[in-house]
Amino acid sequence: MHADPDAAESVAGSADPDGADSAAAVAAAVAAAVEPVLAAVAGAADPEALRTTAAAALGRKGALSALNHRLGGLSPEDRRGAGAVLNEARDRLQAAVAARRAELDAVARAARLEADRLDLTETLPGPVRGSLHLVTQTRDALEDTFVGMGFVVAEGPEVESDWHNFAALNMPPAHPARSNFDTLYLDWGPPESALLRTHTSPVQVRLMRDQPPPIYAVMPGRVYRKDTPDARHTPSFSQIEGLVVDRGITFGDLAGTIDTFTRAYFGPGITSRLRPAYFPFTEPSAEFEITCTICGGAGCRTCSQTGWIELGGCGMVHPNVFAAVGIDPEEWTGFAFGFGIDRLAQMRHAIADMRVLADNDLRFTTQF
Ligand code: 2NL
Repeated sequence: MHADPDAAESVAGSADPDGADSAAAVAAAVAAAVEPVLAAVAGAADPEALRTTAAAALGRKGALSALNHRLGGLSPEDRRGAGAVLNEARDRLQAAVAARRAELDAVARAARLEADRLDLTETLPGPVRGSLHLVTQTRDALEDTFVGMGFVVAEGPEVESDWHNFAALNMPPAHPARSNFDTLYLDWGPPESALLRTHTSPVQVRLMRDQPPPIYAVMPGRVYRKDTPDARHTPSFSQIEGLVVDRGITFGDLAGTIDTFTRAYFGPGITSRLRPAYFPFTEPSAEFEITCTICGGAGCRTCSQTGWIELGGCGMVHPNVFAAVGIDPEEWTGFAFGFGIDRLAQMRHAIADMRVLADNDLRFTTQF
């Protein structure tokens, strides 16, 4: 048996010049072959280089295979000795390859982990998120408060008839109170028969016409008036009104409901008071005031040193209103109240000019 001629001839070497190979010669060739391979294994820069180096030393056509072939030319005794040397060399190389492979795997794994690392402290700007308009947020909070007090929420059309907006509310045609409302009329049907509702009261009229008492409801929504915009007026604004109709409802129930709402919505320390007023649709009528939210009642410029600010109006439902919607005022009594949602938001956030609520300038709207 001879060394494979094309397998690493220089490492495998050849027989002695006299033709007789020896265990010593094979051992020397093994030692000479192993050291550079060990160095190459230790220096392999990546798994592919290691695989190539390992194959060149340990593979079927590798240096050790070539030396193995020389065992055939030795005496049985020399063959045992040289065989042991070869096996030991193979073991050392295999161990070195395994150790280097483990090192390279660890390096690759560390690099992979570093590349995949999630930095959980990182904050990204992300998409800009919209939010509800301040008036909508205020309306939602008011609805929540009233729903918590046992009211239901009702809505109705913004285009109304004269009857729902005025006549049924104790304001027959040519009633002087109508001129308070600066009504926007629509060119639809007989003159001044269709209009943009000037308050949400027509929703209450519809409710009373459509269902029998008891009624505990609030009506939020947009209303319209032919006002020239200024710091305190916009031609469209939002209002919320409340209506209670039941047996034995008194003015005391009205005052208690207003005060319960005031404390629930504004928090402890803010209370309410009523002072006489006139509305065509209630009798008696009152304006309700709450503790000034700016100074807490001590007196300041906003409340003209009174400690109170006016929020809205209220009163006992007028018998003529009950008659218009077909409710027997001998059996049922009730109260109603109303206030502006924009005005409330303005007070709460100290907004100097109401017109910013309609401008939709993002510098304003994104503050809420
Ligand atoms: C205010 C005053 C008020 C009402 C609204 C009402 C509705 C019906 C019957 C009786 Cl159907 N009253 N609503 C009553 C008193 C005052 O609002 O200053 N609003 C901004």
